[in-house]
Amino acid sequence: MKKRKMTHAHWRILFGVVILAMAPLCASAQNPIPPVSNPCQRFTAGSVTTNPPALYSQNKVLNVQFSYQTATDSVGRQLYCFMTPDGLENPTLHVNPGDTLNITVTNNTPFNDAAMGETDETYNPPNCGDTTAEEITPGKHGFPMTGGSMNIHYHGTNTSPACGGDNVVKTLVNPGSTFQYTVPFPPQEPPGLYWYHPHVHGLAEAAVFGGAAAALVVDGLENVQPAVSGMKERFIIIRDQPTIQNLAQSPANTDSPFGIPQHDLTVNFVPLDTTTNTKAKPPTTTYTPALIYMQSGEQQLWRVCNCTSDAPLDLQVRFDGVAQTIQIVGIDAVPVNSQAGSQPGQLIPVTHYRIPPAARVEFIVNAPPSTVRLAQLVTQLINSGPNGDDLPTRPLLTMQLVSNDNEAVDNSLPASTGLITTDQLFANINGPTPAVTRTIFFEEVEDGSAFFVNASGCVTSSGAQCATQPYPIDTVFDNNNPPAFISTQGTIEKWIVQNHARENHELHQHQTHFQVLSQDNFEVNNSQQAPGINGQMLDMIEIPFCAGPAPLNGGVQPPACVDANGNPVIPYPQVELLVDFRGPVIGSMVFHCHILGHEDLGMMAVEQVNSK
Ligand SMILES: [Cu+2]
Repeated sequence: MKKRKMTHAHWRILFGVVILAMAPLCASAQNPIPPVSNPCQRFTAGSVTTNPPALYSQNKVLNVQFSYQTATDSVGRQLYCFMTPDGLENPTLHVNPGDTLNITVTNNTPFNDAAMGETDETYNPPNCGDTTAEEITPGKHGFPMTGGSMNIHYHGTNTSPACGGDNVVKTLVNPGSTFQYTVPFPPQEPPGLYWYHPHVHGLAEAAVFGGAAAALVVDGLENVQPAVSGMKERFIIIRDQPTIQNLAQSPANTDSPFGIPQHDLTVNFVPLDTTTNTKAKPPTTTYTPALIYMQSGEQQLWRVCNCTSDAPLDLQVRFDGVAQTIQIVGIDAVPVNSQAGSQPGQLIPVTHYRIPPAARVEFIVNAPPSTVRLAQLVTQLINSGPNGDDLPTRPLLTMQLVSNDNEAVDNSLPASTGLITTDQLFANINGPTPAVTRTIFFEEVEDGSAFFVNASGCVTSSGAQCATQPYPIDTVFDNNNPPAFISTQGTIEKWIVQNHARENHELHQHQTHFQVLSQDNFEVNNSQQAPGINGQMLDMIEIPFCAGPAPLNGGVQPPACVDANGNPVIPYPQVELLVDFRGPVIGSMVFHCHILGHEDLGMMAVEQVNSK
C-alpha cells in the first residue's frame, strides 16, 4: 500500500472544505471536553518524586474525561498529555477485575500540518473514530489521519480490540473531535501495572516522547502476592524526552564510543537534565536524578513502567555502588509464578532487571541502612547493537532516608483478603499442545528508513504447512494491510521470534500475553539473557541484535547478519514463546516492535483471531 502524498496547501484546503461541508454532522452524542489551562506541567531536575494523581473506580465503573493537549516547554520540547477537567495530568487509573473503564476524550491539539506528508495514511472503511473528515478523492472513500490524530491503547490489558475498545488500527480521534471509549475488563484480569498511551501508526513515538503515557492499575495484587500487603506503593513512571543539546540540533554524538545517550530520561516527570560536555576528552555527561523518600527499615513496592518511547533499560538498585537484591512481584501486570494454579505466587530475587520499552516490573525494595552514603536506582549500560541507540549507565533515582515523608495521601496497599483466585487467565498454559508453530522475524533497512516484522513460517501440530503472511516479506505496516495470519480462539501457539537486524527489537503482543520458554543464541551474539523472565507471562520481550562477523565498534559493518547465500553467519538470536489465545477476546489484534520509532516506520502487523 502506497501512502498518499499531498502538499500542505492541498491538505489545508481539503480539510477546510470537509469541515465546513460536514459541520452539521459533527454534533455527535458526546459533549466535547474543553481544553484545560496550563497543560502538561513538568517538574525541575532533582525534585522529590511523588505518585501521580489517581482516580479509582466506584461501583464497578470508572468514568474519566480527558482533554488531550499539547504545549511547548521553555526550551522548545513539544509536550503531550491527558488532562482531566479539574486539572489532573496523566492520572493513574485504578480498576478492579470485572470493572468497566469509560473514557471520553476530546483531542484538543491543533491541526498539525508540520507532520503532514510524512504520516498521512488513508484508513479504508470500516473505520472507527472520527469519520467527519472523509477524504473526497474520485473513486475513493477513506478517512485520513492528520499530523494531530490520536487514539488510546490500553497496554497489557486482555480486553477487546472492537471499536470503542482497545482498537489502535482503525481508530482516529482527529483534532477537534471527541470519542467515547468503553473498556470492560474481564473478571479474571490479573492484578498489576498496565499503562495507556496514544497509538496512531506514524505518530506514536512523538506522542509518547512528548509525555502522553500514564499508569493503569488493576487492583488486588496483594491477594495474589500477600508479601506486598500493607506496603507503601511507589509509581515510578520512566519517560524519555529530547536533551537540550538535541533541541539545539547539536547532538553530542549519534554513535559514540563514549556512550552518550541520545535522549534525556524523566522519572514521574522529573528530568535527569542530561548534559554532555563535548569539550572534555573524552566527553563527559552529567545527570541530576530525582529523589525518592524512604523510612529507615522500610520495604516499598516499586511499580515501574518503562513508559519511554524508545529506550530499553536495565534496572539495578545500588548501595554505595553495590548491587542489591530486589524481589520481583509482577511482570507486565501478571503476578509472577502465580499462573500454574499455585498461589500465592513465588517472588523472584534478582540483582538487576532488563525492562524493554513499554514493559512493567513491580518489585520490593529495602530502604538503605543509614550507613550507606549513596543509594540509587540506576539503569545499566546496554549494548543495543551497531544500529542501536547508545544506552549508557545512568542514575534514575536517589533514595533518601527521612523520618516522615509527610505525604498527604495514604499510599499503602490494603491487607490481602487471603482468598485464592482459582479462575485465572493463562492458567495451565503448558498443558495443551500448541496448535501451530510460527516463525516470526524482525528485519530492517540498514539506513533506518524502514522496519519490518514478518510471519514467515507456520507448521501445524501434525506437521502440515499452514498459511503465512499473504504479502511479500519486508512489507511495511499499513492500516489497510490484510492480517499476517489467522489464529483461532481457544488455542495456544508456539512462536519462534528472531531478530535479523543489527539492533535490538522489542516484541509487543496486544490483547493477550505469552509465556517465555527460552532465550536462545543470545551469548554468541554478544548479549545476555534477561534475568527473571523464563517461564513468566509477558506482553513485552526484547530480542537482541544479531552480531554478525564485523567488529562492534568501528570498521565497516556488513549489510546484514547473513552470508552471501542468505544464511546467518551466527545463529539468530531468538525467543520461544507460547501465545495464549484461550481468553475471551477475538478480533483484529496487532503485534509490533515497541521501540515506537520502529513501529511508526513499519514494524507492525495485524493478526486476526477468530472464534472457534
Ligand atoms: Cu524495534
